[in-house]
Amino acid sequence: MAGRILLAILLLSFTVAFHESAFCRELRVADTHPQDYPTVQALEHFGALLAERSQQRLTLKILHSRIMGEERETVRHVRAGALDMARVNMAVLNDFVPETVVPSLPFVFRSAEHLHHVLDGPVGEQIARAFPHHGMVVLAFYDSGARSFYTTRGPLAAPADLRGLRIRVQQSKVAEAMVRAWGAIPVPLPYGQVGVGLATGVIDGAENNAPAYQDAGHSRSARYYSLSEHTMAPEVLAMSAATWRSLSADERTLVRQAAQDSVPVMRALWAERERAARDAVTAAGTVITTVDKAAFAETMPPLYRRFAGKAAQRDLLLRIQATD
Ligand code: GTR
Repeated sequence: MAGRILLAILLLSFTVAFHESAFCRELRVADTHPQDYPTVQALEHFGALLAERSQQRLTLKILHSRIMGEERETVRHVRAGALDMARVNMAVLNDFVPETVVPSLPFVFRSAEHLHHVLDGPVGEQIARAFPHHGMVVLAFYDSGARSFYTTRGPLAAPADLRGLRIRVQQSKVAEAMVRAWGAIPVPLPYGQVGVGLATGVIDGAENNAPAYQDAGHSRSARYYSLSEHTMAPEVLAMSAATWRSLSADERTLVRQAAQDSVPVMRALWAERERAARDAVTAAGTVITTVDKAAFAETMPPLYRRFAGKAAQRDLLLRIQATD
């Protein structure tokens, strides 16, 4: 009798496990930021919606805090189909998806509102349409605010103050050329190495939005945050084209809709976090100053000719600029 009950229990648990593996799927997404950062919070919202709407058939495992390595590696894993999704900054995609170059150029977006109009409209669709040719599918664009320079040396008022400084940039040709155009020496480094770079003097400065500057502890060594607000490349939630192809039509709709529904949540979290980060760094001793933005913008035409010179790039730039 006991033997039969045991057998029945074993059979039952085998059946449950079989059902789970046959019908439930855990999608893995990588993010460089820690769990309380707005991008990861937005992913958590996305995951909760996905699980609820699919009756737990599709769930999300969030590999935050760089568990899967630096952003470039996560993009490679996604393209190879080894990882389902990655949330990365658009600039990191420049070498993989040429259509991400123009939106990563300095002074392309006039405001957060302008950026939202572009990303929510036909131009955002046009950029997203380029991804499948490079092994990825865009699920959502998230906010990343505007990036400004910060240094260990002193405040910057104009590009002349950057001359000769070793400035960390994201691993992107555009980012390198941009700081070179302003007279600095670009040092492309993965995000995870910037804090040590600043603390040891390997680099004199970097550039990022206020939340990243604060969260990654860069504000501890680089006390001068100068509001150049030069680029506004958004964050991108990209899915592996291989994973996308393996989903049914219904699952694709669920995934895309849940990701899209996390966008307004992210926007609200982001606006709040930008304010909080600025207040926190100021209270901790950061000196925030304004810069002569026109002087930074004036030196950009050669950069635009190089990265937005081809007909398709020029067209994309004009479409962005023509958006309200
Ligand atoms: C942050 C962005 C990260 C990463 C980082 C960097 O603003 O959210 O994804 O790209 O910048 O500078 O490397």
